[in-house]
Amino acid sequence: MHKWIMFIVFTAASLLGVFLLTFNMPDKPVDESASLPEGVSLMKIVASNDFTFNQEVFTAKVGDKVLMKLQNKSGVHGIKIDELKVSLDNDTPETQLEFTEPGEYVIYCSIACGVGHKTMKAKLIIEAA
Ligand SMILES: [Cu+2]
Repeated sequence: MHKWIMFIVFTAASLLGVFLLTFNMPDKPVDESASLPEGVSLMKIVASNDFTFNQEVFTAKVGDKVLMKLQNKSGVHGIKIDELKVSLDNDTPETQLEFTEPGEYVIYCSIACGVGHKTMKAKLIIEAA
């Protein structure tokens, strides 16, 4: 009788282990840069519900080509950069840009997301080549 219980417990634990390994593994890191066209680098902007982006300042150089990609880590946010006509949201999360002149731009959240919306901003600085 005792052996049976041990067997059942052991089997259940094994099955649970297999289940967790199969279904509960953290997402494999995907190398998003791998699929980029040549000469294009990824500029990923991650928005969160603490009303910040993952960086306060994003930088690039004149002549750089980037794929600007918005990721909403939590909440629903969009980004806009007026002067560069950038407008990204969950429906259109990425756009390719080529910087032709130096400048400093405001990246701001374009979707009313909550109390911190008005100050949800970051900077994009394009440096001379
Ligand atoms: Cu917002």
